[in-house]
Amino acid sequence: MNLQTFRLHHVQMALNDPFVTSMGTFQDKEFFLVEAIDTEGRRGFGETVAFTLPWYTEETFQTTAHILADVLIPLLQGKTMIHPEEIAVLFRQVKRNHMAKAGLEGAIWDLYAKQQQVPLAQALGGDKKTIEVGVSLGIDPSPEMTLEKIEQYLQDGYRRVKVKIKPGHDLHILQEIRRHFPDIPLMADANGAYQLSDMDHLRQLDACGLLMLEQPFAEEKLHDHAILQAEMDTPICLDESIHTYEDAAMAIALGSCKIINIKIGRVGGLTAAKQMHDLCQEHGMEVWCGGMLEAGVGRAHNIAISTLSGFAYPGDTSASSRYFAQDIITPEVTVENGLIHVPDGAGIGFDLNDDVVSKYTKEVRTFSL
Ligand code: OSB
Ligand code: MG
Repeated sequence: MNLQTFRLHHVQMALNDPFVTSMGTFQDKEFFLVEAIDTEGRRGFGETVAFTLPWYTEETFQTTAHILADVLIPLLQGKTMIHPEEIAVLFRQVKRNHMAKAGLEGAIWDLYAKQQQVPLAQALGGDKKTIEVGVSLGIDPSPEMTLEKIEQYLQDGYRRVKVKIKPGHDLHILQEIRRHFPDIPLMADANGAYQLSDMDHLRQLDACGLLMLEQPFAEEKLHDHAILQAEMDTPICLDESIHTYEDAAMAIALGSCKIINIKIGRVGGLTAAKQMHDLCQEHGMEVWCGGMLEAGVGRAHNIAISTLSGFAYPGDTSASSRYFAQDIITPEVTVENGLIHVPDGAGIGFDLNDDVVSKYTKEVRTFSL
């Protein structure tokens, strides 16, 4: 692949609104825009998704800085790569650190697709021309506010609504939403805020007709999720519990869930995401693509992976404007009638908006192979 130079752009952008979950509140998005440059000067882009604090998984922006600069980029020294799938194999000697790996591997995948002059979606084996999208809403100060937002997003065409729940903020808000919007595809995400002792309470959610209930228990609780799934009609979807192919295989074997939310960063990159998708398809486990409040480059990668045939539910990858005043790509991601059109240009199919990138960049580090 003639990899020559890597650049890590430390970018920080304010979110339009704070995003409140059972784990905490997200105000800003801090990430690395990872740039991979080949000997011809072609540029591929990836984005790290670890948050500033370790609320969602153990990785943080700072751990990705260390692992990228001191471990992963040096591993590429002196290596001849033909295909980005070799990256995941090379990175196997480094334990976990999936978000650091995914950011770097994503830049190399984009570069590869540009070298081959094909869209990233096609390089991954996807063939959808559009992907269906939903919206994920944080916890609002009042139910009225959530209802107003839902009304607005439905008018904008979004095809599914996800709301965050936590103990003390669950049944009531879901019943209120159902009273106003009896038929919309609706789901709830607890980010692991409940325990097995809450099972009788959670079973009451069956009356809300949810598309799925995402991550009710802590990430380690695959067995407890299996007990809950056996007692609930609502399909359980796992997010934080599934880091690896083996985790997905275990969830399938135990019956811990019926659906898996695949996030490229959480599972260690596009190659791993594709392998997990294929495993799930073989076993009748449904999948869809979640989000990490990504800026445009991460959003573009989510769009590309969502074109694989098994991504069967609307994802969390909404329009750029849902999160940011200005996005780092051009054109920005837009949603029409609940659909995102998959770009047909080479690689991610979006250009970088260099003015916006430099406006929000705090530091750039360059590494030559
Ligand atoms: O659990 O899916 C999650 C945001 C931050 C951390 C975890 C999650 C989320 C979301 C929003 O639900 C997804 C998005 O809109 O990008
Ligand atoms: Mg989730």
